[in-house]
Amino acid sequence: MKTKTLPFIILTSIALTAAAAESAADKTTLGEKVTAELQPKNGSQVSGQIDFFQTAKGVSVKYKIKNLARNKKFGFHIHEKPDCSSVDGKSAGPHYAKMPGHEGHGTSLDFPDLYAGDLPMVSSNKAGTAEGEFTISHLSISQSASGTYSIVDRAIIVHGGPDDKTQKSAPRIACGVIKTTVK
Ligand SMILES: [Cu+2]
Repeated sequence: MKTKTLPFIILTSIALTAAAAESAADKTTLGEKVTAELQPKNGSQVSGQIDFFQTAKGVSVKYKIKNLARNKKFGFHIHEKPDCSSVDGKSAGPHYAKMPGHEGHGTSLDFPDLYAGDLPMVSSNKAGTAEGEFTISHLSISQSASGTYSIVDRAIIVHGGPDDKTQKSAPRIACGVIKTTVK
């Protein structure tokens, strides 16, 4: 699987402009997919699933997160270790992979520099669900394309509040190990 990925990505990168219009269904067949099942942390009831698809433009992150506080923003990051075993989620370690040349552009006082795992915040609706999709160009599923960061065997964390550079990161309210799915 891994040995096939490099030429595949080079070929598909030629079709960059077409990638913008592709549907979620196309992404599944285009490349690899990995998934994270969220576990509640710090006494929350949060559940949900995050799917990551390799596309020609990077990794598409499709999320559905339930039982959040209503109408609120939440920090959403990839952390270093594939370990969600602790009740506070700190077993997942710090943010994944500091990006050289982006100092001072991180998400909080805890993480003043930009990390590869810094993702856009997610927003809950009035039912307490956050749902959406975005693509991150510097991430990859396999460690194949140069200059990208592989997300496999990491963890995804939902924090209990928004990214805020004037505050420390909010407690971790959900954690999911990013694993390869059988295809
Ligand atoms: Cu985080």
